[in-house]
Parts: sequence; C-alpha cells; structure tokens
Amino acid sequence: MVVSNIVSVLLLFVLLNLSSNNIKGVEAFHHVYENLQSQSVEAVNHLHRSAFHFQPPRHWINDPNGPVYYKGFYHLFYQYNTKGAVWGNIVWAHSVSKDLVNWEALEHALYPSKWFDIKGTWSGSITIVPGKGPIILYTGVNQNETQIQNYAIPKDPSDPYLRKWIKPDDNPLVMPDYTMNGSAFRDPTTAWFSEDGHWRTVVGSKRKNRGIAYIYRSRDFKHWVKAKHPVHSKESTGMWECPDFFPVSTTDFQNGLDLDYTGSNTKHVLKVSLDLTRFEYYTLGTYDPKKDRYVPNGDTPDGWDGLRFDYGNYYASKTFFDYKKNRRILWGWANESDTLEDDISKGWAGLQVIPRTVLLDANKKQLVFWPIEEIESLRSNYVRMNNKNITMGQRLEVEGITPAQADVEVTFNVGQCLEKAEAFDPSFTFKPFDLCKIKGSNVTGGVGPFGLITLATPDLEEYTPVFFRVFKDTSTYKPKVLMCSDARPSSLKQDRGPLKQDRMYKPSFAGFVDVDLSDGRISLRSLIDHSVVESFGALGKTVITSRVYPVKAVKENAHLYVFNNGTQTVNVESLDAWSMERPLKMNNGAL
Ligand code: DQQ
Repeated sequence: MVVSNIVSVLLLFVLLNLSSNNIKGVEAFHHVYENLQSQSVEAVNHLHRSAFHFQPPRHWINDPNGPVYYKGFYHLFYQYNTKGAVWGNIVWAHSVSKDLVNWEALEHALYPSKWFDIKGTWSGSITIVPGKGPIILYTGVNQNETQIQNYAIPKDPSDPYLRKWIKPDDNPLVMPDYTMNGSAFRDPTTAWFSEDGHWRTVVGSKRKNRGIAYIYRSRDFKHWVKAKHPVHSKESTGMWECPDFFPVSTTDFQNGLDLDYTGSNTKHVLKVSLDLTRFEYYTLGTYDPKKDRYVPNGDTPDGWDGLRFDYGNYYASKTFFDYKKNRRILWGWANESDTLEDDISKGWAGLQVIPRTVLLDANKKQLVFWPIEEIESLRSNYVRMNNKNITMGQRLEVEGITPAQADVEVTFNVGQCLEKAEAFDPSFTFKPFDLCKIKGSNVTGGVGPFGLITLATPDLEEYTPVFFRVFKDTSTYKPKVLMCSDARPSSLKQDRGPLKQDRMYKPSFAGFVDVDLSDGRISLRSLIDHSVVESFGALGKTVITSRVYPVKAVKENAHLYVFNNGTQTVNVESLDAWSMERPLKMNNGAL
C-alpha cells in the first residue's frame, strides 16, 4: 500500500514535471530494437526519399560527425548503421564533396575494433593540428559500456580523401573519473588552441539530472586534464549530448570565426542537445579562457525555453569553420517521424538537413541561419509572382515548378494592417508549440495566419502549412510574430497501433520570430524535398524543419500555394520559386 502510494506520487511528479517543461513525445537516447538492428534491407522504397538532402542509399543514419574542410574537400562523417534501418551497429561513415552538394561515399572511417571502442564508435569531431594534420576525437564504448574519449589519425595525412584511419594503441585519451557518470560522457567537440599553449575540447555529460559540459585541456593532444569546473552546467536539463562551442563576431555579420579567434569583438555560443526531449538549445555568452568558464548573457533563457538552431525535427547538430569561404557551417540530423514499421519497410531512416551558415544577428541577441549558397546551383525552372494581394481565405497556386522538390522564397508585406493584429496577452503562458496547436493555419486571426501551403492536395486533404501569425503585445504594443510548421494535416496515413512506434509524429512545430515589422515586411523560405520541409522565417531568424509523409500529395501530385486566412489582406511583394534538381552524386554505391 505504502509502496503503491509512493509509486503514484512519483508518477504524478514525473508527469507534472514533463508537462511543466512542455516535453512532448519524449524519448531518451536512441531506441534500441535488438531484433531489428541487423535486419537486412531487401529493397529501398523511394516514395518519400529526399532528392537533394544528404543521405546514404539505405539504412539508418544519425549525428553528423567531424565535419571539416581539408585539402580542397569537405568531409562529412556520420553515425551509420551498416546493417539496418534502426539505430545500431554504428560506424563513422565517410563522404567527401567539393561543393557540399555532390557527395562521394568512401569506406567507413571508424568502426568498433579495439577494447576502447568495442561496443561503439560514437559521435565526435575533427581538429586540424598544425604539424600533425587532422585528428578525430570520438567517444568509444568499452566492454563495460563505459563511454571514453579516443582519438584516431589518418594513415596518410597527405591524402586529401583521408581514406584510412588508425586508432593508436595509446588510446583512450580520457576515461571518466570517479566523480563522473561513465554512461553519460560523450561527444567531444573540435578542439581549439588557446594563448596559454593548451588545446581545449568540451565533452557532454550529466550529474543526476544536471546537464554538464566538461572542458579538457592538453599541451600535446595526448595528455588531457579536466578543468577544475565544468565550462557550464544547468540543473534539470538532463544529459547534454553533442555540445558545440564556438565564437561569433559582434562586429562582422558576414563572416564566421575559427575556434581560436581571440579578439574582444566576440560572443561565444554554447549549444547542447537534450537527450530527454531530443530538442537542442543554445545560449550566447562570454567565455573566460583563464577561468575556463562560460557565462550566458542572461537576456535569453538558459534551459528548456532556450533559443534553438531549429524549432523542428533537428538534433545532434555540429558546426565547423570553412577556411575556403570564411564561414561557419552548421550540419544537423533530421530523424524520421514515420512509424517504425514504415522506416523498416522503406529501408532507410534519417538524413542530414541542408548545411546552413551561422552568424550573429545584427541585434546581437540571437543567431541567424541560411542555407549554404551552393544549394542554389540545383535550382532549375523558375517562376515569380509580384505584388499580389491575398484576401481572407484566398489561396494562390504556385505553378510551373515541381512542388515536391522545390525552393521557394516569399516576402509578405503586412504594413497596412498591423493595428488589426490580435492582442497577445503577456500573461499567456502558452509556449509557441501550444499556441500553434490552438491557432492553426485555419483559425482566422487579424494579421494571419498567412504563408505557404506545401506538399498539398488541391482539396487540402493533405497539406503541410508553414505560416506566420502576428499578434500585438498588449504591454509593449509591439508586434509579436509566431511561425508554425504544422505537420498535423500532412498525411492521411492511419496509425498502425497505440504504441509510440506505431504512430506517426505529426507535431505543430513553432517558434517566435524576433522582428519589429517596422517596414511591414517578413520573409519566408522553404526547401521542400518530398518528406522534408525546411523553413526559414525572416531571413533565418527562426528555422523549422518538419518531416512529413503524405500519401496523395506526392511527387507530381503535390501542390504548392501561398495563402492567407486572416481577416486582413496581405500583400505578396515577391515570390520566387524554383524546381530543385538532384545532385549528380549522392553517395552512389555506398556500403
Ligand atoms: N548519438 C551518438 C551519441 C550521441 C547521440 C550515438 C546523439 O554519441 O550522444 O549514435 O544523437
């Protein structure tokens, strides 16, 4: 009796905690389906496969690893199941590219083979060490399931393809000490060289439910010592996977910075991937290299409500500095949102979203993201719309392109009607996600909802709307803009059963967009690729990736519209849309 009461109280506590943190569809770590991990793929179903996103020909992929630009090639490594379409049998698969669009698959760089990684070659990064060449830092899992940090070096650093990798016998570099949680210690970042003559790397962890990022330093890249304090930590955020830590310029809003940049015109970004929810968040702050401490600025939340690189299906992201073009590029993984059975029958799961440049916004309060310019080389058929008013309930079709494989950029002007925006009561406790759920694309507002309807059937039996809704903050009188990418109406497909794995995940992803609309304009760009819709609000201030699986709105039966369901007429100042070609090479023939 007493025990059952305690259990009930605990259960209630967990439920309350989950709801107060707005945690939906929670899953911790990758699901392990032992009986399916090595189930070989008979045939690959192409219906929902992407055309221009990074994918291997079959099987499961997750985190991007490494990325680096070296001797004329971009290298992308990624977590890959060599045997099946669910997580398991993970190796570091390896591809190279000259343009970040066409990819050539090489042999796997790392796979479990030594005592220090026999149970796993998990995520990590690459550092180019002068005089030595590229060095991989990665998490190995040993026989006891302890996570440890290892290194690997190329057999021939003069090979621009970096085809062969060696795991020296003096591994591991770092074992968790007795104060640490050995099953929560992973994903070392690219190391940077500091003025005090040390290399430094950050490793993700947790203590009880506190998320932690440890900093380690080394003079020779071999002997690593843990700094006295974690570089940062935060209570109640759970395991911090895939930390990323890098500077951004506060004066140059065009170029990225390498990790060892030391000018005073910087802020640091600390991004962590939250295993509890599979969402990420970042803070902007100040890094003190003498104390090895990072302090977030304090004007944005440090925790569940933190800013995100992407408010949708996006995880385990990682940036690298591109020496060729002086930019910082972000890679991130989008998992499937389909049922487990369909992932398996498709024979593939997961993709990397289009790489994005990362810069500090001119307001210095957040980052902005934009698809790398190279992706525009795939643009073909082009159509344009100019100065079109869209009245309440109107929907205009964008014709002349392939809507299931497209890039569309639209600029709306709502300057004439802002005073008609709905009131946003500052006491609203709604999170964007809930607000979008209540105020979906069909719920009439004042200014908005307006935006794009992607992957749609003409009668809207299926559609994935990406849209804005403008509120008026009743305390500041400023506009408050909500952006949604709503997968709820995306597919007619029925769930296969009551279990989570039998249901499609169709969330109403959303984020606020920090714009004042002083010139009345707000832009939206969507990259649409069969089962992926990546959308960039206000030139990349708010980004949302959705994964959707229509049954009717597929291939040539998919349609694209621009729409307005607000009482106020909205002006489409310009709309530019392109069909997107397939890259010539996308890991053809990969293992
Ligand atoms: N995936 C890797 C881990 C990492 C997690 C294992 C994040 O290293 O923490 O495949 O998705």
